[in-house]
Amino acid sequence: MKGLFTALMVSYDKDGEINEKGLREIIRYNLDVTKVDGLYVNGSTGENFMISTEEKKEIFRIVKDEVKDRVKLIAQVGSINLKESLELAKYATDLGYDALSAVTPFYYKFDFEEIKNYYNTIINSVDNKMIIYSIPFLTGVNISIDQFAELFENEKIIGVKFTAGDFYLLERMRKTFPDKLLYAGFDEMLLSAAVLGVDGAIGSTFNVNGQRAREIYELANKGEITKAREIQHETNDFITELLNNGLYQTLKEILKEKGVDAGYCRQPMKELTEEKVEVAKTMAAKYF
Ligand code: HMN
Repeated sequence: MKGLFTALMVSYDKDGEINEKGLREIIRYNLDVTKVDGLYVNGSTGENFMISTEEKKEIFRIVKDEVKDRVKLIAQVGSINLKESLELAKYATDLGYDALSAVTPFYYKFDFEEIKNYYNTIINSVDNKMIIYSIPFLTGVNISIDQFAELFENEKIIGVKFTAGDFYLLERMRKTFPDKLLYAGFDEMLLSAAVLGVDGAIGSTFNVNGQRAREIYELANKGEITKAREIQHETNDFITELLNNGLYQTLKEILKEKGVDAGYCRQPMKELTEEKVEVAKTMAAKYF
């Protein structure tokens, strides 16, 4: 389960329906062109928190059908509707997903006991493994090192997707949990996380920029920091433009420039203006 995982984009048509043909093209692009080690399905990048349970299942099914066993698959099943999480955990496990992941429950101020119960309930309901999805800047949920230790008492909880810039905590986690899987979640900080010894990374930008991410990660692991830093600089020039122009919409527009039917984002996310589409096209030509 180590390595680089793309947080998979999903192609939606103008009416917000899943475009299966487009989704399959995005998957193939990730397998054949960006060449990642695995896919993280129904995360933030898949616009997961704006779609129905049935749509989540359909995406899990299409991805597994297209990938078969070519790369590892992680199914993000987290939801503040725990019954939905349980249903999705079973569905993805039955399909053969290699691991599950669940975002920390958000919106309500759940206390740690509730969060711990959520993870144990989900993962104890199936024969699978759990990767905690920690993304405090979107959920408002911060988990301390002692709390991670408590969660990891359950051996089925095998790792964390760490989408945060707290490198002190990441370093403490690496030292304290040498056998747990730590994945970097911010692509713009991949080099710093790799230097600290993460086991891999999960990123939205890998949908198009997976090859640069691979170079950064491998150079860092070989100790070739100067070269890795140059590629991180180039990557971050790209990511800065991406964030300024509209993250997911621009990634989709770049994929379209590469001949992939990446479609539109699901409302309430808005469409790019014509001007921003032009910016995306220029970025595609400049970086890919
Ligand atoms: C997911 O759940 O789809 C991803 O794992 C999320 C991933 O950590 C991305 N975070 C968000 O999109 C919020 C990053 O790849 C991020 O998009 C990138 O670093 C640019 O900031």
